[in-house]
Amino acid sequence: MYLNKETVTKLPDTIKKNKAVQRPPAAVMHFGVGGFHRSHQAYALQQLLQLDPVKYAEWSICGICIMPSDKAFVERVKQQDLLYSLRICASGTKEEVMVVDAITELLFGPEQQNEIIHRIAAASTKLISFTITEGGYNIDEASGAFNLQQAEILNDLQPANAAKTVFGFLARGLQKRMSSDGGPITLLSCDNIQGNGDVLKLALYSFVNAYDASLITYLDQQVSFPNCMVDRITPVTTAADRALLETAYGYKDDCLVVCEPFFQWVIEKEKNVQLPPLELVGVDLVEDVKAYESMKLRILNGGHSLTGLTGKAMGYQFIHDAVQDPTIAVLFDLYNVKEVHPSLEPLPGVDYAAYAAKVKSRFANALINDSTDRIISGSTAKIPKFVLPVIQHQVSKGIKPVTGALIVAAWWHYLDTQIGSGTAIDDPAAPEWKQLFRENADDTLSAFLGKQDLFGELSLNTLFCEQVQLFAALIRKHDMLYACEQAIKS
Ligand code: CS2
Repeated sequence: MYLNKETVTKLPDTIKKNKAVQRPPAAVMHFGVGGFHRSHQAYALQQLLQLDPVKYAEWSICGICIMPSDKAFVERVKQQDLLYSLRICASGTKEEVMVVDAITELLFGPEQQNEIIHRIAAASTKLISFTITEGGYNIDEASGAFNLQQAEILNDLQPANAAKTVFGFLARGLQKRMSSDGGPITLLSCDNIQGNGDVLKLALYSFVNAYDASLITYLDQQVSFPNCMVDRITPVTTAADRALLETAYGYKDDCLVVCEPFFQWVIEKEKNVQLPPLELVGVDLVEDVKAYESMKLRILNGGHSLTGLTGKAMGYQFIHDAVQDPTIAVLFDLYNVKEVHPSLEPLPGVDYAAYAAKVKSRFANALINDSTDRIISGSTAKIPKFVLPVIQHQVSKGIKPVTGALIVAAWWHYLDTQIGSGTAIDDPAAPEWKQLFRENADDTLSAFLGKQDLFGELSLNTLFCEQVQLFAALIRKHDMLYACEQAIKS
């Protein structure tokens, strides 16, 4: 039995579900309906809809998928009447499974151009949120500017063309909203990047400037871009997860999402921002979110990169096994205490040591089966945001980076071994890395460290480069375990 509107009523009582109610058009549009959106923002709205299904009925989601490759997903979810299960796995306690019905509409960009544009313009739409990945903002890492030369952006800059990118859709929709007096709107980036609202704003303003500069005044007056910090570990759902759901609960769900119990969402309070009353479902509204973002990106995400990269090289397939390796566990603590915490501004009421300890216990959750491969994937976009700021802080004070440099060396080692053995690298920058390493086969490390578009000034910093070279040599001559032990001793 597959999950859908009819079968949902037959599911066991242990599965939480909302009563079906008539809902007005969704007030939220969301670009990028991946696993993380469904375990995090859709989960929060689901809680709100549960709190008062009538009062908050408008705060459901119209999901937007714009990539041609999303077609199969769109069809799968539609077959299930847009319902999906969320399995929240906790060690030691009973797991919780719920059927989420917060997504009430789903539009597919390549086939529903006009519907999406109309929807952005509609006065009933009050909030547009985004999980389009770090790369989706199309910001050039080296210059920090929006890349107007990218092929799909060039396509979208021509008003007669069908839009392919988020920015093409937004500009067309907001133009319509301006002329039809659709009213103010909030654009909320939920991607894992520092100042995600600022990044979205920079990207949209840059696009609009080149597309229709008369829209800028409208953006200034009617559109807000709050920053927010999002957190919930959401592994890639596997066939084994789907089989387990069927065995345990007696139904099939091809759109199942698995996640941990921990949930955090911290949103910047801004004047004129229209948001659902998310504070009622555990979302924090704060004056300034930057310090929360740095904490999360450096302790959790940087800690993930450390665990994933060293763990993979030591033969671990899962994060929960890697983080419980005695050497990695010690290194994780030392990295935090000696390198990460000093790089963070104090945050009133927050104890970084307690936060790091909690993160470590979350990583140890064996029930979510988070893989080292997922963590390593896309490292080219991750390491500069998760790890390099810690190293930059150290070298600016003349301090030798230790574990930070080891993470970078472990990343080089990963690229070098994958490319050397012809094994795939899950990273949009993979072709670039392959070419660089093959052209510099006699010294891949120098070529790697020489990438100024990635490492910036660190590329020329002796303190940093020498430390990475030291750890790379230890990994090569001995192994990852030995290099980690030396990092602990230094
Ligand atoms: C992970 C994140 O992809 C990664 O490297 O660190 O996906 C992490 O699981 C989330 O940010 C948790 O909120």
